Amino acid sequence: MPDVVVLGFPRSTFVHIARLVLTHKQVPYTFRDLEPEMGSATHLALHPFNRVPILQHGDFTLYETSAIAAYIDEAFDGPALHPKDVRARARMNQWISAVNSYYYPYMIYHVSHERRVFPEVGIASDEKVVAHALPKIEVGLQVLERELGHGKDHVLGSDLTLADFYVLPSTYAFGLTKEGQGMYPKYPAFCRWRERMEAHPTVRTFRAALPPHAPIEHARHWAAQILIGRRRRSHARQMEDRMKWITREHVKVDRVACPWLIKKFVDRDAEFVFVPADKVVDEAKRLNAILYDVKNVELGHHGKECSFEAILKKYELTGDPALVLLGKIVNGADTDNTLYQQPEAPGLKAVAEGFRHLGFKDDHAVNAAEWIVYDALYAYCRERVRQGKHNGDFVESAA
Ligand SMILES: N[C@@H](CCC(=O)N[C@@H](CS)C(=O)NCC(=O)O)C(=O)O
Repeated sequence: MPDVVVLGFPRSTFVHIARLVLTHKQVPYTFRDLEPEMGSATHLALHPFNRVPILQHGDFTLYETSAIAAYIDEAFDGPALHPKDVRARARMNQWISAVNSYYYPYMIYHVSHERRVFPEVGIASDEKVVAHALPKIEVGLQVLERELGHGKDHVLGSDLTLADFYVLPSTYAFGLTKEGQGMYPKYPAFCRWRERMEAHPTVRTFRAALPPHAPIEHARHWAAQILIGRRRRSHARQMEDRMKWITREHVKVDRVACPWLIKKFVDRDAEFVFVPADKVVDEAKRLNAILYDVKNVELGHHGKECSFEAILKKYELTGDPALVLLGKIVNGADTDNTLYQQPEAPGLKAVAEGFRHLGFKDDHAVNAAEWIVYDALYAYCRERVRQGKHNGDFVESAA
């Protein structure tokens, strides 16, 4: 059992850099898929900035790809990826920093996410984001083309270095977008470098070890954060970064389910405020807070749909069928259940009623205690969806 572990999600660009370096040095390692745990307490305990990759080597844990790559190169035998010459090493570090600052953000965070990652989870691309990134990417490709004008095999010259493994994953993923495919033929030296890299045994071994292409589920959270960020920026009166979410006090179903949904999928830093029904609109204005589950607001009931479902729509979460199923159960527990006749709903209603009789001191305490119920229900919904039962279990077995 190798004592080297890389933690991350399989399609992460930075995880790919770390894995390329390990593969090249022929270091046996285990990959641990953090996808279901991204942003959880266990993840944050390993990486307080909520990113991947993380490297574990025995009892040593390290984050930040440049530190990981340098550590692997120094701690293990095998071909050195740091040039000996001081200036070549400086140039390599320049490339590492350039990928972090000028290639990855535009190629991946802007274009690849908008073109591939978001659409794969049912979220439409934002053309403005793509259009803004493209001229920056052209500059990056021109710089690479000039650098490769030396006619040698690798970014710095004859030797393969960390610079090559840094540039490869971002340019690979951007090359899968139609914009990348349109641009690349204008840069022949770069295209030849890509061909050489893809033919390299390290890269072949690395690609062969990757799992089949699958959507990045937690990207829904990135998309929701982007929407919240826009709202924050557009609020001239916003004094602080933490957004407040306000509703009526004495919570039961929707006003526990909605905060759970917001905290987990929309706004990790959300602060919740519960006030008497007759004060909620005035307080929302005073606190510059987002109203939900209140009459006549966007994030409230519409027809027979409940507030949870309004939040799913507004924050583009309806691409997750498990959340849609959960929305139907919440709807049934919060209303007369005539919209979906969801058989799980009366059970949730009874549990929610029971929480009112446990003596919690306020609505915050009820929410904090009851969210585990929604974690469990969401797990139930994911499982039913996995089995192809998008309407839940009991509907089918009762039929
Ligand atoms: N500075 C970090 C950046 C790592 C990074 O941004 N990783 C991305 C994946 S490629 C990430 O973890 N994104 C956050 C998320 O997936 O929620 C490093 O060099 O390791």
